[in-house]
Amino acid sequence: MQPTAQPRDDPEAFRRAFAADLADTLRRTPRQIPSTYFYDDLGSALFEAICRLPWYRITRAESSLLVRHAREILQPMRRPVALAELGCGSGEKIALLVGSAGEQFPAVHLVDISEAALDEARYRLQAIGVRAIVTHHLAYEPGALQAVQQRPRDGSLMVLFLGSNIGNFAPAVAREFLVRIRRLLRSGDALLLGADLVKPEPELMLAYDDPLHVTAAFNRNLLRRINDELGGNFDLAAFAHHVRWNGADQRMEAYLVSLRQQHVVIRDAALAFDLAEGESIWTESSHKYDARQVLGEGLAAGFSGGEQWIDQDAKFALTRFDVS
Ligand code: AVJ
Repeated sequence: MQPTAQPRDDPEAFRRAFAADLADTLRRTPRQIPSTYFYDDLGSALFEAICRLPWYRITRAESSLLVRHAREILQPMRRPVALAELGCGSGEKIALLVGSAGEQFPAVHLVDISEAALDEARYRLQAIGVRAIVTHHLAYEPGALQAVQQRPRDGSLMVLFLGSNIGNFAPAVAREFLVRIRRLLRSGDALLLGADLVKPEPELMLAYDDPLHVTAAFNRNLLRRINDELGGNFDLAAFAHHVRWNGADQRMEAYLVSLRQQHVVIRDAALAFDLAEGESIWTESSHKYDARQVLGEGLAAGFSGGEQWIDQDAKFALTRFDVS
């Protein structure tokens, strides 16, 4: 589902939209919580820790591709190139690209739903001498729209959507998303897309169910957040982190499984329901692609062509889609 809650200057409005989303998704079969709610301050910090786990290779693989190929990635762009990263997190990756490119950028737009992450990203880019940094505390598309509306008159714009964030979208939603991003862009612009590729199941299981249980904490933090922000009564200790590879749909699925029968109340969402022992709440899907499939999706969305850089060992693809 596309959640309706948008971060904004009005925290009350955000809380109401969060509550309305949960009132919808937790009543479905199976019960669900949209994965976008992982990223409060603590959730973003836990995700940063996940990125450093030896079993979660996405971030390192993508970072080394960005460093090694920065100049090739930017080569065909009309100068000067403005950058806009959707879901920048701590800004580590865009900083690596900027630092490895050996050129100045007229503007770097940072879009994220976590204010803590945005602060860190801004600081990081300031530290490497980027002058025009614009932060947008917004979801992907409203943020992209802001960046486009504020783009410099000259040169080109490269939108970055990294880290396999696209994997959280169901394929049909991913395609619509790419179409809408394409429509925001104009001739000479580009989209740089990071996508994790299908790989052996044991590797995927370790990446999403790590032995240090950081991913389990990241998952359970959703319930902690609901308890704190919406007056929920989830018993965190009574939930297990469970993941599985769904080969038919090419995705990892994450769940929180109730270890006992429990009566759940979320006061501010006017929600009350029973969870049976063994009943699960579906919290995330991480879709995996084939490299060719990624190229095909971009072309289907109206991009003119692409250039791809692949880490064959970690199985991760970075693709630049051009706009003609
Ligand atoms: C940030 C959505 C790309 O799906 O791999 C990491 C989030 N979830 N471990 C992913 C995540 C569990 C991550 N994305």
